[in-house]
Amino acid sequence: MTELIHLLAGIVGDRHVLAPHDDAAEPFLSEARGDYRSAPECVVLPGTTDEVSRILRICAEAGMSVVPQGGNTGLCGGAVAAQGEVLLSLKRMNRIREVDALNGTLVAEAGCILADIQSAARSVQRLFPVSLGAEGSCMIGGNLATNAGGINVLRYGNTRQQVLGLEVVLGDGRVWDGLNPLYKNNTGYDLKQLFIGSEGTLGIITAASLRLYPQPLQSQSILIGFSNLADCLNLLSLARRDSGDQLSSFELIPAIAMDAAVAHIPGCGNPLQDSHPWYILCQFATSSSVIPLEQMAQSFLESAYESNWLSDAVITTSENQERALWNIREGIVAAQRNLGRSVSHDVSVPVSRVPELITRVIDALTVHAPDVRPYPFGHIGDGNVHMNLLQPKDMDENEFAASKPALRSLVYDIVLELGGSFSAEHGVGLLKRELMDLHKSGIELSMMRAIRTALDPRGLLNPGKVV
Ligand code: FAD
Ligand code: LAC
Ligand code: ZN
Repeated sequence: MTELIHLLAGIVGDRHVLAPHDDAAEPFLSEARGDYRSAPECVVLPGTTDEVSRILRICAEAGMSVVPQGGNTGLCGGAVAAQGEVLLSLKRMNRIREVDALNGTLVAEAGCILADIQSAARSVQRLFPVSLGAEGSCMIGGNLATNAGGINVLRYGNTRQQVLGLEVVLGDGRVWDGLNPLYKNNTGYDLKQLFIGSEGTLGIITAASLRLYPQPLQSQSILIGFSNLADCLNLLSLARRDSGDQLSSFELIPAIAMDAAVAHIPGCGNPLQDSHPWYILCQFATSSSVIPLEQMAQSFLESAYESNWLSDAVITTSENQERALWNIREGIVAAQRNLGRSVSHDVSVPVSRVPELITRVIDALTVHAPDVRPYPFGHIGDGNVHMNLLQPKDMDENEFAASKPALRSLVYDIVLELGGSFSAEHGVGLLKRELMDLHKSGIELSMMRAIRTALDPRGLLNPGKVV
């Protein structure tokens, strides 16, 4: 082992190989939810694609597994390295290689923080639309490897839809330069799509050509309080119609999450006078300066009010107000931790079945686990609900941990009955590995394993994850 670490240090320099007991290694070893901990032989931080290539060649020769890591904000344990594995952080590969406003493209290295890519696009009056709560620390390589979703999928699609080309290092160290930023290129299999969402099991993404959009010049965010969950579908259809297709986000917040954000997140306040069982936070945005967006938002609210689909609502009139509303949405994730342990389910169903999903889970909990508190929120415009279930107030942690398998089955059985998915946007990692075997068909699993074997015959890239 010392021999391998010596060779790695020869590639990246002594300071960029960390032993697991180094203080500097700590941020790479713990993970967002605290459910897993890495125990790798070392953490290695290459600075260039060539260094990644040489590291992988040396690890392949030594039969050593490699786990790639970006911002380490993933929620499924995908970037966790076990004993005997090398944890490879892309953190130092954080250059934006090119921004081209005319072609609408940006080339970024895998270790670029998502928020930095958004800013670089903004600096040339363009938009990079992937946006999520962890954007200040997650990295584009991680976003690509998980095909991240977030709040703008409704309008722009997942991370997958934002990719024109990739640069990837394969498990044996070979480099594929597929960065070509063409909008049209039908020349055989679209290889980049294999790596997007593969969670580090097929290759290490070192750079990407990304697609940029015109920057929105106007936006209106609206917070709606309402009582009847089924009306969220009426509100969605109406918002789509009345925004003239300018609807970019449509997020559900339950009362328990709004109250938690207001109580625990500094600066969060509910701008509506009363408390409501449910809230929708949505955004209309356009890159046109002549579309009367404010009028559209007003007329949407008037129609919704006349139809009795909402109890109260507020439209933002300034950027600061808009930011304050979205702070609530981001705040509900951090606020949840103040309510005790939880079991989370990142699930999706057809959009039309979202109210049925939530209602059925709540009804089933009332019968089987009446003290468990549902905390369902998220991107319901995409059919994606974060169906988090909170530990009962007077139950101890161990008892709650023992009840998790039954709670998971309760949720997943309903999701699958409704034609949904057990993983909408966070991926599989370690957390949902067993669900793949349970719920994916034999033919899907065999195709996935064949692809994995073809690209990484010795199974050295992120072993034990996904399939
Ligand atoms: P990591 O956690 O470091 O890695 C994730 C996976 O990708 C691992 O399997 C890892 O091995 C692999 N990987 C990382 N980099 C590379 C690379 N260069 N090449 C190959 N494989 C690689 N996710 C959403 O989809 N939508 C949300 O709205 C959302 N909100 C979040 C809010 C908060 C507060 C937090 C903590 C997380 C949220 N997430 C969300 C989850 C997470 O931020 C995303 O999954 C993100 O895309 C992970 O990026 P990362 O750089 O942190 O990846
Ligand atoms: C969110 C994360 C949990 O939507 O995906 O906030
Ligand atoms: Zn989400």
